[in-house]
Amino acid sequence: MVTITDIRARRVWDSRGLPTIEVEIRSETGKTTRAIAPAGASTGRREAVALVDGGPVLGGKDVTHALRQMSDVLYPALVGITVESQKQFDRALLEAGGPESSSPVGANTTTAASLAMTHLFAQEAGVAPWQILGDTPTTLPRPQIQIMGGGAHAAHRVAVQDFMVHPLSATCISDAFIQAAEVYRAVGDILAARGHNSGVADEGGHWPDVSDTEEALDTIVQGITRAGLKPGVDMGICLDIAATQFYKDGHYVVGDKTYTAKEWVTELASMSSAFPIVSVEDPVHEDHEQAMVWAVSQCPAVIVGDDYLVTNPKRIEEVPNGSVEAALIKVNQIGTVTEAHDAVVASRKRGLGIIVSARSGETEDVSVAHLATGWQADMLKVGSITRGERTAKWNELLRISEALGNLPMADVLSKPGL
Ligand code: 2PG
Ligand code: MG
Repeated sequence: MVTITDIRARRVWDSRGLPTIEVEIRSETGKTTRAIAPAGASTGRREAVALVDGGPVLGGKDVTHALRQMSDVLYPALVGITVESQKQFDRALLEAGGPESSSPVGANTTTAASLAMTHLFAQEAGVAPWQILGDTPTTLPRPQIQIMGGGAHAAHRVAVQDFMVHPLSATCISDAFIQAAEVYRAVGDILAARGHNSGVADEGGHWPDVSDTEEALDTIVQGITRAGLKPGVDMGICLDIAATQFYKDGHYVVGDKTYTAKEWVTELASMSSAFPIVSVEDPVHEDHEQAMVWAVSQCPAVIVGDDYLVTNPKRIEEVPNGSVEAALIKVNQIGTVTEAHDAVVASRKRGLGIIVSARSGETEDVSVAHLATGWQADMLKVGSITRGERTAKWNELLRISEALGNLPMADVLSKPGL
């Protein structure tokens, strides 16, 4: 049982130099915890919406209204209440000013408040957050580590958004990171030798100074080999296509080529056969359920829904059978820890794999490592193995791994029925 004696919000800064909300909660026993809301660049149209000011200041992204709502709406409703569970707190939060209220508080504030409460429950219990989020884990999430960024995270230099590696043969998480770091370095060397080492994208992956998706994939496969690893045996590749971003007037526009949905799925299927691709996220536009079904049936890789499912338990229950095989889970897509957990439960019920994910706009907040461990996700996606907002989370996962006696990683996701 926790009695809240103070709750406040402040403007802090994310990895894109944009303001975001940090919420701090204090309990009657004098414990204080805090959490920060992340922000997406390629957001799904069904996501819970962050409250930002609009207007000319900071590209419309300032959060003065959200800060005011904390003091005017949430503070009076939440200070003094006693809660026994995350569910109870999140319900109080939503009743006070969630999306259904007449004065809706943004998902940036609810996300930060809900996560801060998870940390407070953990502190009150004298344990780490992952320990109160589920049963004692038997596995750790297997990481997806970004090597090259693209799409909305690299000014659309190439269409595809995330080119990640996924350790397959490593037996523990610390070896998995050593291997991924070697690949990151090797790809950097290859790009530099071509005169194409042009900095990094939003999540710290190399800037995609390549001519197309195949060249990016080819370079990563070369990097895997140069790191002394076998592509498809030691290291696989995960892609986030984020296809809604390059769907225009009924076609997928990729460089100077345009594809119908059928042609694009065929192209992805042949790419997945030609390269050691383990999973493909948002292969087609978020509204194209039929094309998702084609992708599931034609691609040898596991098909993941991010913008397609938006961590929404109801949507996860309702999408057509055979249109997706794993769910990306992001708390700020739905607004609270409870609802995100409901999305995990709904996904499991449908036999979907679970990938807990950070956002492209991130901070030093490490909650995502705890959620992925406590919920026993199959994978964790937080970006590259560079930049503090990314390594904060990987390093937290390493600490959790140590506390858990270096558990094995979850099995590599495989296509159901294959
Ligand atoms: C995604 C995320 C992380 P964003 O699409 O999966 O890569 O990006 O936070 O911009 O939605
Ligand atoms: Mg995505």
